[in-house]
Amino acid sequence: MTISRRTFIKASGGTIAGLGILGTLNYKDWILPALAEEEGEKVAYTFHPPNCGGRCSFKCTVREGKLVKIEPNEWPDSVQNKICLRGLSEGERVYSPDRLKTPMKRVGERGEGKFVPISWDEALGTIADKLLELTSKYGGESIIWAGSTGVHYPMLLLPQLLGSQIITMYDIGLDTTAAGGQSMIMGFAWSTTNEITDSVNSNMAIFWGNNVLETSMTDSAFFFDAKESGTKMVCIDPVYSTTAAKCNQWISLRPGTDSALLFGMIHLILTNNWYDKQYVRKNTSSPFLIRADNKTLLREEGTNKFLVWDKNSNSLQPYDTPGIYPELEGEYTANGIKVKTVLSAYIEHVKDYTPEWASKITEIPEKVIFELTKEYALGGPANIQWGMGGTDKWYHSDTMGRLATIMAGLTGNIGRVGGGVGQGTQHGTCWSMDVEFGGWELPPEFKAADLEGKFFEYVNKPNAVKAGVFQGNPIHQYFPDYNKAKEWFKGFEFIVAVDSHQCDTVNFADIVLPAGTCFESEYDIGYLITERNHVLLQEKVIEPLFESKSDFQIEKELAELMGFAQYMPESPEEFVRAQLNSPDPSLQGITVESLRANKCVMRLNVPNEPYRAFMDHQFYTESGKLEFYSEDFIEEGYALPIWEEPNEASPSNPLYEKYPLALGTPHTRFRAHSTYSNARWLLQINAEPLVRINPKDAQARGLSDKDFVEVFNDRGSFQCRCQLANDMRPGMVQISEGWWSRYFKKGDLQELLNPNINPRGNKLIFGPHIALLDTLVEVKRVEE
Ligand SMILES: Nc1nc2c(c(=O)[nH]1)N[C@H]1C(S)=C(S)[C@@H](COP(=O)(O)OP(=O)(O)OC[C@H]3O[C@@H](n4cnc5c(=O)[nH]c(N)nc54)[C@H](O)[C@@H]3O)O[C@H]1N2
Ligand SMILES: Nc1nc2c(c(=O)[nH]1)N[C@H]1C(S)=C(S)[C@@H](COP(=O)(O)OP(=O)(O)OC[C@H]3O[C@@H](n4cnc5c(=O)[nH]c(N)nc54)[C@H](O)[C@@H]3O)O[C@H]1N2
Ligand code: SF4
Ligand SMILES: [Mo]
Repeated sequence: MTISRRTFIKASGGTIAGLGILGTLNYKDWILPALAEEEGEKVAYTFHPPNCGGRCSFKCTVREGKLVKIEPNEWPDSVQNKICLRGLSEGERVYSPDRLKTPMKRVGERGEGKFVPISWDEALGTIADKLLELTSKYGGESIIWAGSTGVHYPMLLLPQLLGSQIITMYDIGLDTTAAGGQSMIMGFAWSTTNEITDSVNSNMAIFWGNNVLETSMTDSAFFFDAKESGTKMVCIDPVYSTTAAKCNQWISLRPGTDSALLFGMIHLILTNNWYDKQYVRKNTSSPFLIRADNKTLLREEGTNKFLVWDKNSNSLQPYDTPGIYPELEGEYTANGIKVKTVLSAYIEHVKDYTPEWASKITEIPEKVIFELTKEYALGGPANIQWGMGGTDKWYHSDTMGRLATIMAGLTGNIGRVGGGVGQGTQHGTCWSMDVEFGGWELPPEFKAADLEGKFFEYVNKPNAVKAGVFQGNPIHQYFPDYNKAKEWFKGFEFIVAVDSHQCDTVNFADIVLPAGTCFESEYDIGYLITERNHVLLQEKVIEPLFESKSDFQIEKELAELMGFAQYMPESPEEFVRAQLNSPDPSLQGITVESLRANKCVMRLNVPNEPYRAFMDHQFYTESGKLEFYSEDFIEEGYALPIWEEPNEASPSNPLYEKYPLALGTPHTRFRAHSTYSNARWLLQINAEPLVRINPKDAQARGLSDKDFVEVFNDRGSFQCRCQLANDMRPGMVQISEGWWSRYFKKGDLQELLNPNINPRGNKLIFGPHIALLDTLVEVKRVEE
């Protein structure tokens, strides 16, 4: 084969063909080298769905039916034209010899991963019969349908038609966000902060347990815009993360102690009068009155309105009475009941949470706490963007969310240009979050069954579940104490797995169905998504490979076999048209036709400026104010948040003597969770799981770099090599989440994770979450 220089140059530059030809990689079986350029070439546009939060739009080149090149598509604003190493390596993953090629049925033990090929007729016939049988025997609720977060077409219609339970991503995290949002919103708590594109208007932007440069790579440009504009970028992270390395200041702390830092900061703000009195009086529940007798807020009889002490009339008045001047501080007697303002209660409450105390708990020097607080409070606008990994996955994560929100409220940083506080990974705050797509209507008699709590709790609670249909890898990714979870799944009567690759969940299946990747479809049009203030559409890039079928087609054919054909859309296009058939003004003029005429990416009809939450200071709470005091949690002694040591990963835990290291499992740029675990191009630069440990901790255990080790606790263990890393904080180890079990010599990191659940979470919008970081382990050298 000869390659002309012209073809070579044309094909390289980050393209799949280029990478294939250039170096050590040799995937001759799928790369079509040096074709006669444009001859027979087709271009198709699609978006990339893995749950990295990016959802980049791709321009794909297809030659002779093969995907040969993936490039960033042109968005209306070129700053969005992006692609990362994962996107670029898709070509290899799509054509990987590892692909699931045919339907299969289990021949070994459940979990063993031994299968034999069967026909689609046999596979779908078996599934349809079994699901109908289980539904009539035990009811629809006996079947759970769970999809991974990056699945671009989650099957949602058939489970409703069967009355099954549908499990969603809200099962994993979000307590920080829910608890923070609780002060602002009595419902869905996304988009409580300002879009990252607004950080150029901040004087300070704090990335708090949020490795944005790795976990929201498509926002990197906005991060650097802000930094270059002079915004002081601060990272609060026990580890010198990618983001910490690019910030102006890195503040390291003992893992799980963020709330103690916030208590210290709030103490300083309140005792030094660094708070914005005017803002606080007008926009927060600070002047509301807490009753000494039962801890509820004082309300007006009849109207049930919150009462405040009006300075003008020296009397109690409903908080929304025009012309009043509510006192922020004070204790009063109202109809014989002692009351005190919420702000006074806070001032008293944080008295002992001094910076000195906070410094002891967090191990941050007191001076650093003082300076950070002063700058945050007085040098605003300041923005806090917490993550969904670092601060959200602790037993007491809710406290961090509530305190950060209160601190932002005290300093007038909510509803302010350059301000904001909230979930800041994955471009989770933007105009797109408010879009209301139309939906595919099913007759009202078809409804999913109510969930029986949280998916990860099912393992330990009586429940109705006998069978599961899984798209992607939820068995592996959604459970702490994985050994226990595996036992639960082994007891199932029936499991179906749908995936393009043999991830760990597939190994548990009775029937495996090979799914097409996001590039493959039987139909010209795929699915729709809104991201980064745009609407993106998928076109078919290539036909389904091997014997695979798209998730849509699988759901449709199963529905037909079960007698539900009339309720299903004919094609993804029909589904997409129903979604776009919405009165939402931001979708005006956006149709399948206009999208296709615009390379499948169009900006929503939304303002050009960054999304900024609560600019009108109208909060969706009972009072319409930012609520600092939570009556919902009086019973738990948590109406005012309190400091609690981590549930497991704390030196005060007796277990600490045996297991003195906190285990972190951050997200990595080399994968989207478990997707790309087996992507060979990425494995060339990220070859194996490594547990990262500070040299001091390594030395204490007699470990050298690349030694083979076992990481263990009472719940389980895994074996891999260790990496001595100065960026790791002593007292903790980290390994990136998402490695499939097969990459460990023994065990799996999911086995070690803490399954304890904070019951308080049941009162939050998304329910409780997994405390995966609240985990203690020990490390020892073992023979390889
Ligand atoms: N490339 C890539 N991007 C992703 C994903 C992916 O898998 N790959 N997943 C996406 C998803 S679904 C999510 S939820 C997000 C998660 O996004 P992030 O919230 O950024 O998640 P992590 O990387 O888990 O954690 C962020 C940082 O928190 C630090 N940390 C650990 N413990 C603590 C602590 O106690 N306090 C503080 N302050 N920091 C701590 C970690 O060292 C880490 O650097 O990423 C999204 N983006
Ligand atoms: N230890 C630890 N565990 C964690 C986390 C952590 O920080 N630490 N983070 C948690 C978080 S925040 C999240 S969001 C979850 C994410 O975990 P998941 O939501 O499970 O995400 P992935 O692991 O990316 O799952 C992707 C799987 O779906 C398959 N897939 C991709 N596209 C399609 C498709 O179109 N159709 C079908 N049928 N299959 C497809 C892929 O091949 C892959 O096997 O992980 C959680 N688990
Ligand atoms: S993996 Fe995420 S950031 Fe990378 S190309 Fe795909 S959508 Fe974009
Ligand atoms: Mo997540």
